[in-house]
Amino acid sequence: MSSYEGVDFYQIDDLLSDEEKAIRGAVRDWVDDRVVPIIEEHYQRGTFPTELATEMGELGFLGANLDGYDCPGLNNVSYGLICQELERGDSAIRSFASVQGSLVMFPIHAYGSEAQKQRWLPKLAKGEAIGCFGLTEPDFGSNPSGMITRAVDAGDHYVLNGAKMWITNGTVADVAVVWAKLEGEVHGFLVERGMDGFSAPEMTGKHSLRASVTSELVFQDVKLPKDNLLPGVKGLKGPLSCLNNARYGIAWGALGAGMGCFHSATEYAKSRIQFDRPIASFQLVQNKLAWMLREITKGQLLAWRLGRMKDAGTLHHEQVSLAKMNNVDIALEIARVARDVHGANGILGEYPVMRHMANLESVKTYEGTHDIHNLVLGRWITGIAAFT
Ligand code: TGC
Ligand code: FAD
Repeated sequence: MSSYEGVDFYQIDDLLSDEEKAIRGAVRDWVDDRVVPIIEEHYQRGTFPTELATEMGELGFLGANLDGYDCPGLNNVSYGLICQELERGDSAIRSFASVQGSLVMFPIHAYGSEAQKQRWLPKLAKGEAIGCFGLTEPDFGSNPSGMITRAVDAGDHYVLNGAKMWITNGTVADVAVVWAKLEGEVHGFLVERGMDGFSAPEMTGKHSLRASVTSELVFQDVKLPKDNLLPGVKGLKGPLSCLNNARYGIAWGALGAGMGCFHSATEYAKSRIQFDRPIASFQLVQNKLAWMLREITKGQLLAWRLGRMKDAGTLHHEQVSLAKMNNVDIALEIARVARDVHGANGILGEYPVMRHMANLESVKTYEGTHDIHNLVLGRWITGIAAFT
């Protein structure tokens, strides 16, 4: 297969700065060297390549769009391009970076005390500490406002009880940003590995995101120092603001998975001979490839514009919903069509398409399901919430 050179049908590179292109190139090379050769084996075994965590930290992929505390301080378009390239490797690698940067470092950076920032951000930025984000519960997924997990004020400390489910990085995390109700209001707490009453068993048996660690978090009378409350926010807007950042990264990341599938399908179609001709010469196959290019190009323009609005500070969260929903949707469909173009070979681990397809099923569900984002847009259009 010829080497991967990205997709740029509409000269979107002209809209990027030299620095942004250089960052994208560095991540692309790292993914080719360090992710592509090993990821299928990890996927089959159901393991995350932990050794990549510190490498990602050293290269500035973690908390890339945050400033200070040893964070890289890049703009949001650069952060998006990092997500795009990581997810071409595998959604698990982008997930790791999203959770660490947008769902753990961001809330500590935005809502933490100075002591919390000093203690955690430099280590998280380097990948020397790993974080996870606990919002979803067994009975409260799309509707986190109903969460049962509770903290009670016990004088000089809080006592935390409850459970979270489907938590990326949970079992390997040194610190969990856990959202729980305290006197009826949602607050963020930093729960540390090894605290009495806290366990994080890994969830097994997944058919998707197999190279990512997914866990339960269980809290049984966990005694939390008062200093472990995030002081800067209360209410559901705390976790939702973190999701806004992570969803932004997913809008770019999903494109990367789609581009990888498009590349694989194109190369395969040019080399696979049926009826004495490359299958790329058949109109129906060309139609599939043209459709993929069309959707990727539209998705790139959405992501680029979203990034520039985020950098300008004019973005509103409904715009993020549209891009997350659209780009995951098209990436998943591209993966399915790419699998079809590969015929039976498409189900083999030799090609990335089935792995991307299975991963993207999770990406469609997490960070707000496809339909929850439709309803967010519906509320923006009509002023009427259809959630309940
Ligand atoms: P609602 O009344 O809409 O909002 C409550 C407050 O939050 C504000 N807000 C947001 N702020 C920032 N960003 C957003 N996206 C926001 N959405 C809402 C809102 O303005 C309000 O503020 P205020 O000041 O008035 O209090 O809340 P609601 O209860 O009606 O919820 C609406 C709904 C359904 C959209 C929301 O609950 C939702 O988004 N549900 C989906 C849940 C979800 O996305 N869970 C994700 C869990 S984490 C995860 O999946 C990580 S995967 C990681 C990986 O591996 O990559
Ligand atoms: P449900 O909310 O039960 O939804 C089921 C179906 O019903 C969906 O199709 C949904 O769109 C639909 N539905 C629900 N409500 C409505 C409505 N009002 N109107 C119309 N349709 C509706 N969570 C975390 O907190 N942290 C993590 O790190 C994390 N990582 C994850 C990793 C993986 C691999 C996966 C799969 C999930 C992860 N999640 C995480 C959880 C994820 O955010 C939830 O799965 C997601 O929010 C959906 O919740 P649910 O699975 O309970 O589905």
